[in-house]
Amino acid sequence: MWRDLTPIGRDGGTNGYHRFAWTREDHTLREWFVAQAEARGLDVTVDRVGNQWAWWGDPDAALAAGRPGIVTGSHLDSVPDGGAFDGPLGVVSAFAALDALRDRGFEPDRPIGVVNFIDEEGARFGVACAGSRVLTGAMTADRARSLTDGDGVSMAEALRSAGRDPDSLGPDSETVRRVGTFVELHVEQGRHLSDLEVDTPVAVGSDIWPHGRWRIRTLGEANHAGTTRLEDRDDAMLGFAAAVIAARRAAATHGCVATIGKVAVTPGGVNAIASEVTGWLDARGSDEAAVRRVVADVTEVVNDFEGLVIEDSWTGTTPFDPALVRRLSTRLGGIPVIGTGAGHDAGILANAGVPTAMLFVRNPTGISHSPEEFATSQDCLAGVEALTTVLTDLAGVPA
Ligand code: HGY
Ligand code: MN
Ligand code: MN
Repeated sequence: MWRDLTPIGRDGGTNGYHRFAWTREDHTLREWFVAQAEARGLDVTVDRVGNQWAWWGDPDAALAAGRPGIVTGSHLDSVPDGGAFDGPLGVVSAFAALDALRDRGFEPDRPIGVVNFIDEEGARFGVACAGSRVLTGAMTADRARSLTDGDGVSMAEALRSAGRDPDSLGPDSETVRRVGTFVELHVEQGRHLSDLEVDTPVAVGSDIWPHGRWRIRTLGEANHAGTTRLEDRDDAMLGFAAAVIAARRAAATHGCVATIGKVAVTPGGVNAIASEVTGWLDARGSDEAAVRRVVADVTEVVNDFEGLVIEDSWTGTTPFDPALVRRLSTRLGGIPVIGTGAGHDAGILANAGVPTAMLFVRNPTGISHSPEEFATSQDCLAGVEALTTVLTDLAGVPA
């Protein structure tokens, strides 16, 4: 499975991945998902948002009988020039765990589902976890349809080009009700496991830090780089530069992290003074109020330059289901329970009231959102084994 995925959307130069929602690469990945599901005799359904669900067993009959399904899986899209593991490891491990259950003659007492959430990274349209947010009502369909990519293409147009009806986009409570429990396996994005003294390839996720995205817009007046005197300039880049420095300073002051990794400049000429700059601030931290203070500090600086800061998305502290977290950790022999600063669809489902937890697979360097992202085959197989154990426990006949 891993070998089949490897070439899809990979940049031959950097070996990074470019897998954005509703693009040709995404279409190929979605075809891969259906092929893997059908090869296992799973029933594939696509919800109103475009998320793909592959079921072993009938989720509606089981729900009616009071035994809602157990779902695992993740996403297949990437950040620009992203790594191979962020997302795909959770989907491949889900199918591999299903294979292991069947090899062992396991008969689930409730349906087991594998999900591929569309547009988790928000790399094209700017809002992370767009597929699970619209699914659960955390983002309205109207707002989603109107989001645009760097070429000005709206999500509605992208859906239409992908053969989907944008008007069908919307919350899908029937789909969410089928999910009795969700466990997402994901490559660790950080070094907690690799820094442990004890050799620990897998951990259980306990919570997701509060985090959000804000658009910073500063305006100026386009003019000639060579003939415009300094005193006559209204350069949008100055306000943006001040915002970047302010973000790093505020993060250090308030014990958070802040990143401005994406910027768009108009007109964007080397010899033209910027008339408009849009930058995206990603701010996160263990304390919600502290993150809010980072954004407030940056907003004050941007406002001094008559700029604007617009909130694109916000996810507060997201604890996973404590009883489920304990159950997974115990069942897996008391492995560590760790929080994360990375957002996940699991966080969106948890906030929608679905009992949810995560499994993290060790990443030796901790590097993620980069072609350097890595996990050893041995640790990935340990992740599959852990997921298989968890599914046996959660989908097995109650003791
Ligand atoms: O941004 C995140 O934390 C996640 O990788 N989407
Ligand atoms: Mn990611
Ligand atoms: Mn991810």
